[in-house]
Amino acid sequence: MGPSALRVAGLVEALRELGHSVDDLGTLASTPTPAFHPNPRLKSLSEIAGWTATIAEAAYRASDDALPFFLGGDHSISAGTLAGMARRAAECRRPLFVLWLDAHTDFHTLDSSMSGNLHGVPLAYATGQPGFEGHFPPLDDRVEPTRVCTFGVRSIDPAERTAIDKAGVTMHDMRAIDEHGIGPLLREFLGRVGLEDGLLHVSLDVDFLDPSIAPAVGTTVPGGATFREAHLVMEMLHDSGRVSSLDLVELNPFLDERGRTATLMVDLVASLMGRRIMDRPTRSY
Ligand code: EXY
Ligand code: MN
Ligand code: MN
Ligand code: MN
Repeated sequence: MGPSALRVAGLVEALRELGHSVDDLGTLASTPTPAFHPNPRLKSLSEIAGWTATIAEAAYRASDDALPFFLGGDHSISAGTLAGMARRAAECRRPLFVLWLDAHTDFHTLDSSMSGNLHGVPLAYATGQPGFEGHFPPLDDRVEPTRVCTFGVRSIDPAERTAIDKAGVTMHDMRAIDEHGIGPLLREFLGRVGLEDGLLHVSLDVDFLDPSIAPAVGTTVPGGATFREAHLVMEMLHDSGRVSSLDLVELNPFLDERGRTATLMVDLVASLMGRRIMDRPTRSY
C-alpha cells in the first residue's frame, strides 16, 4: 500500500509540475526462489530472494535512460535496487555511491539477524558481506562499502556495528548530525562523489525522519531528522546534480495520520527534484 499512498499524495503530479517527464511503470510481479538457511528466525526468505532477483533486473533496465524511483514496500527491496544499480554503474564505468537515510544501518547478514526481518539486511548483501551465497541471487557487481554513507542512525545492533566498521562504511549517526550539522557532513560526502564523478543512489527510509513528523512507519525511533534537516538534504542533493536513483521505503499508510507522512515524502521528493522556496543553491562558507 505504500506505493498507492505515494501516488494518491500526488507524487507523479508533483514531478510533472516541476517539468519532468514521468513514466509510472506500475507494480512488478515476482515468484519465490526456493531458499533455505539454518537461521530459523529468517522470515519469507524464498519470497525476498525472488523479489531481489526481479527488482535487480528491473532496476538495471529502468536506469538505462532514466532516473528510477523505487517505491516500497519494505526496505528489503533495496537488496535488488542496489544490485541493479551496481550493475548499471559498472557498465557505465562509473563508481556507485550510496546515501542511506535511515534510523538503522540494515547491515545484518542472514546469520547475524536476530529478528529475522529481512529489511535489516539489504546493505550488507549489496556490499558483498559473507553468508548470502546460495540463498540470495549472486551479485553481478557489488557496491564498494567505502562509497556508502549512512545518515541518521540511532538504532544499531552489536553485530551490525562490528560488520559496518570492518567494511569501512561511513556512519553519520544522529549524534554526529547534532554535533556537526547535517549540511557540512553531507557537503563533504557529495564532494567525494563529485571528485570521482560518481553515480549516487539515495535510499530514503521513512524512519530517517522524526516520528513526530512521519508517524507512518512500523519501526519508529525517537530523535530523527527534522523537517528542516530533511529538506536541506534534498535541496543539497538537487544542487549536486548527482542523484541517479532513489528508493522510497517503509511507508505504512495504515499508521499514517490523514496522509501527512505520504505528503511529506512527496514534498521531500519534490525538493530533491528541483522545487525550492528560496531561489538559490546552498552557499559554501
Ligand atoms: N536491526 C533491527 C533488525 O534487524 O531487526 C531493526 C531493523 C529495522 C530496519 C528498518 C527498515 O530500516
Ligand atoms: Mn520493513
Ligand atoms: Mn531501513
Ligand atoms: Mn529503518
